[in-house]
Amino acid sequence: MNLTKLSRFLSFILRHDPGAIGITVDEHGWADVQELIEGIAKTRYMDMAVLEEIVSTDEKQRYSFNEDKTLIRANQGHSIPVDVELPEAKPPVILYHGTAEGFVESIEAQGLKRQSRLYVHLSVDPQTAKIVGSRHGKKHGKPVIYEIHADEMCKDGYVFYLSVNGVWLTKSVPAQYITRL
Ligand code: HQG
Repeated sequence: MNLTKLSRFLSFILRHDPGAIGITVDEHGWADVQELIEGIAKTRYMDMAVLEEIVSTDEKQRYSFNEDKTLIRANQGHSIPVDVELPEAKPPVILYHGTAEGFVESIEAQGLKRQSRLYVHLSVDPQTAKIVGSRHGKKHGKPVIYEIHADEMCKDGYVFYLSVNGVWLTKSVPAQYITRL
């Protein structure tokens, strides 16, 4: 059993397409744990012990259970329109965004857009941003890191949210607030 592959499938279901296993999530992104296990178990190995292990060992802490573990949701990264009750927060002076060379021209003209997700994803350190930017592979080129002037954005009224797993999120970042490293 490959937990990483199962975790990827879990994030696909909870963030993007619960219908793929015939389940729904509520307006706050919660899925019923029993339905989820049964849905995944149709095509893969899944039970409560495996699910608990994925949630507790996930290196980015992508998932949360509710208190009695009858519900589960992804902490961030959704493309489906759910409100995971992200708290608004004051970001550090600088945040970072990792992308690939192929997107640079468009980003520097338009700023950062949320694309298919609900928010633009930002990290507190350039190392994490580099890893994020390295996911695009040969097709889009080498990783590129942008500094985001989050303090200036705040002063100008832009709102930031902090997910429970430490990812900073905002609706968009106009080009004037980004500097290529
Ligand atoms: C780019 C993973 C052209 C943007 C990661 C990015 C992250 C533009 C891509 C999380 C653009 C969207 C999110 C513009 C933005 N023109 N391209 N105007 N504005 N882009 O995957 O931030 O492992 O939706 O730079 O680690 O790469 O799944 O967002 O390259 O934390 O938990 O459009 O997903 O986390 O790609 O990644 P994505 P992302 P997980």
